[in-house]
Amino acid sequence: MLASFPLVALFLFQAFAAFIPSAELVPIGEGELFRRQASSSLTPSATSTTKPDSQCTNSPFTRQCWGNGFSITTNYDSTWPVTNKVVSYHLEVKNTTLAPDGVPRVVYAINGQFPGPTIRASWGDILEITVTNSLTTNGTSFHWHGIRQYKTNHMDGTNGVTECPLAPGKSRTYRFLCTQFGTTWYHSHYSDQYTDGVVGTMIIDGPATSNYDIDLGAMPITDWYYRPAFELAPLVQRGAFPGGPTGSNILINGTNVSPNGTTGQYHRTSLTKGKKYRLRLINTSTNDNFKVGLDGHNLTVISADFVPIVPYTTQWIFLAVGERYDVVINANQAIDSYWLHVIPQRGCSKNAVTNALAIFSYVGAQSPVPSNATRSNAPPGADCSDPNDKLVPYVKLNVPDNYTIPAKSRLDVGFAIVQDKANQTLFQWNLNFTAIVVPWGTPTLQYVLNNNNSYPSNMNLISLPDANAWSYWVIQAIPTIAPPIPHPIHLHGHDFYVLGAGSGIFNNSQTLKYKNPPRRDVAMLPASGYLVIAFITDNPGAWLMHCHIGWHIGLGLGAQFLEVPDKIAGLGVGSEFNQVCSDWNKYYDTALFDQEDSGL
Ligand SMILES: *[C@@H]1O[C@H](CO)[C@@H](O)[C@H](O)[C@H]1NC(C)=O
Ligand SMILES: *[C@@H]1O[C@H](CO)[C@@H](O)[C@H](O)[C@H]1NC(C)=O
Ligand SMILES: *[C@@H]1O[C@H](CO)[C@@H](O)[C@H](O)[C@H]1NC(C)=O
Ligand SMILES: *[C@@H]1O[C@H](CO)[C@@H](O)[C@H](O)[C@H]1NC(C)=O
Ligand SMILES: *[C@@H]1O[C@H](CO)[C@@H](O)[C@H](O)[C@H]1NC(C)=O
Ligand SMILES: *[C@@H]1O[C@H](CO)[C@@H](O)[C@H](O)[C@H]1NC(C)=O
Ligand SMILES: *[C@@H]1O[C@H](CO)[C@@H](O)[C@H](O)[C@H]1NC(C)=O
Ligand SMILES: *[C@@H]1O[C@H](CO)[C@@H](O)[C@H](O)[C@H]1NC(C)=O
Ligand SMILES: *[C@@H]1O[C@H](CO)[C@@H](O)[C@H](O)[C@H]1NC(C)=O
Ligand SMILES: *[C@@H]1O[C@H](CO)[C@@H](O)[C@H](O)[C@H]1NC(C)=O
Ligand SMILES: *[C@@H]1O[C@H](CO)[C@@H](O)[C@H](O)[C@H]1NC(C)=O
Ligand SMILES: *[C@@H]1O[C@H](CO)[C@@H](O)[C@H](O)[C@H]1NC(C)=O
Ligand SMILES: [Cu+2]
Repeated sequence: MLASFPLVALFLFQAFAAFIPSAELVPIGEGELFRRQASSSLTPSATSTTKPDSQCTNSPFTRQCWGNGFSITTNYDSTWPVTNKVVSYHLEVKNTTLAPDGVPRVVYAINGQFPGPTIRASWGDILEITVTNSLTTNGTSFHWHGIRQYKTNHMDGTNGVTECPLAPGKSRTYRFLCTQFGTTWYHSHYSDQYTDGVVGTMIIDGPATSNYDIDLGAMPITDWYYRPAFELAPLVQRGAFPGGPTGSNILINGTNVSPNGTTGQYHRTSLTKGKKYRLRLINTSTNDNFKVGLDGHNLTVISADFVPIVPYTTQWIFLAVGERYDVVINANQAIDSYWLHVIPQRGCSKNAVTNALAIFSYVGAQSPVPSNATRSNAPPGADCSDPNDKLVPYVKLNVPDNYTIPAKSRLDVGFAIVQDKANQTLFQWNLNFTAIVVPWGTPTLQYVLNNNNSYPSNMNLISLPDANAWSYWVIQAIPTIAPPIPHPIHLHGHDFYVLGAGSGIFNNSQTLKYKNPPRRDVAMLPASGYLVIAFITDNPGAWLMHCHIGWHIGLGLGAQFLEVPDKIAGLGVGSEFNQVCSDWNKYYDTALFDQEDSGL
């Protein structure tokens, strides 16, 4: 029976293997039916308890399945389940004092927590999230990082682009469909506010490319500053910290010991030997990029941002700001405690801590603290680059290659020191020679609704009027005009295709990958190098593209694409948009503080 049903063999193999062999996964071409798993009885393995059934439902054995005909093979760019289920949350931002690593400071916590509550829904659900701003001297706006916001641009939470900031004391409700699944985070887009705590994680449950028993949930990793960002950012603008302020610590899921070890506590995770665990790593940093590894164990990487990939195994995963990787850990080592290392990469980080730690302990371990004698992984390489050749999307999609990228599609990253109106030194980062500044009180969508095309040049708006057209961009770091550091480039509203990244100036002679290239929503622009991306203009709206280093976007490293504006009025931008703006403009007339940077 096994011999005549290779699929059975495949699924038996999956149940026992650390990962699905890529050869079994790649060749699902267009028109091929999704492979349902065998319905014959399988002996549950030591690592799984649920048998697959003939309807292909999701279980520890069959993570590729989802149900009702949806699975990991579904092209979620065009198809998703419609559950009609509305999942509601209420998030309140409030100024409070917390001590995540034992050292107290002012934190703009969400529902009293830092990081904020995890928002969790399933593929195809509608999320309805009411946000209340209980800060007294700041607006806020909530961006759902990586969520495509298909035809719901006005729910993107980008103040000055898709909405006015939410005034103190006010509430608004974001409502959007979860067309994708996987792991992400949400954060304030109001200047550097997320650095001060306005951040939380999001999980959209769906199928996966590798089996696992237990979902450990999200593990956000961030740099942490004892001085609040609202104090640091004005100093950054004046050039007080070339290369950015030095982080005081690194927090793993919101906790750590202080750098001298006297206070705070390690993040702890408990593992049962023989089980497989899914861990959702998220880099929620302001500045630092990390490599993450667990002593004695491999990480099987199953998704990059929201895009499921053909699993691959590595000891260290590089995590740029805003990037996410879901990994599966096989608890198949000796019963003991092990260090998880988070290493800020020299060359793309600045932190007092050089090796942040968390503890993974097997149930029954003798010591709750790892002994140092054995099982440490070899240190990671010092690079700051995405493992693009390893990121093979599971659903294969290609980009037309019969197009030569013209010079006008090149957007240069630059840096300048200028004088502001008061003749004070002002550091600026720019994209295509403009440091973006968005007008909080008249966001781009307001211009669109008013049919006003007189955009101030510092809104750095790039018009993409044609619907469903391929759009190609070269982001080019210019060594002669900008310090040679890498930048994590993030685009709202799309998973873009990463056609290539490398050092030097792009001139169309470099090889690009058009056949199933990596897709994601953040990609690393190498220091003094280029990043070539493409996307289809299928989502009308104003979409910000920016460097995700908080200090850099604050100083202007961004642009916005105005995509198919003719179709925006029809999206149902409602009365709440106008209410939020009139509340904001009323508040801002007498606000204590002015906008002091790009606003983003
Ligand atoms: C938060 O509280 C601090 C200390 O009381 C105060 O200086 C700051 O203005 C408050 N911030 C906001 C945004 O309300
Ligand atoms: C936000 O609040 C902080 C703390 O009161 C203040 O320093 C900063 O200027 C405010 N920023 C804006 C733009 O409102
Ligand atoms: C991180 O903390 C949250 C809240 O305490 C928890 O739900 C989640 O499981 C933790 N993540 C990990 C990976 O332990
Ligand atoms: C350790 O660091 C904490 C936080 O910075 C500080 O309050 C404490 O005084 C330090 N203790 C020692 C012994 O250095
Ligand atoms: C997290 O992202 C930030 C911003 O791109 C980056 O500077 C930092 O290095 C990333 N951290 C890790 C651990 O990758
Ligand atoms: C980790 O992966 C490497 C390369 O695939 C392999 O040689 C090694 O045995 C694996 N280690 C564990 C603990 O699974
Ligand atoms: C044990 O290893 C950890 C992580 O590498 C390190 O921080 C710590 O100082 C080591 N302890 C000793 C006693 O060597
Ligand atoms: C490029 O190829 C696509 C199909 O792959 C086709 O639709 C398009 O017209 C071609 N464009 C040019 C400029 O030849
Ligand atoms: C800034 O400098 C210029 C030229 O030196 C001078 O004309 C102007 O008055 C100065 N402005 C302020 C606000 O000091
Ligand atoms: C269009 O926008 C510009 C820039 O904000 C503004 O000066 C102008 O009054 C607006 N025009 C209309 C008709 O609203
Ligand atoms: C880049 O800037 C130049 C000079 O300001 C401008 O002519 C060009 O249109 C801009 N490129 C795009 C794509 O907007
Ligand atoms: C294009 O760039 C490559 C790599 O930097 C270089 O070797 C080549 O000479 C350049 N070609 C042209 C036509 O400039
Ligand atoms: Cu940057």
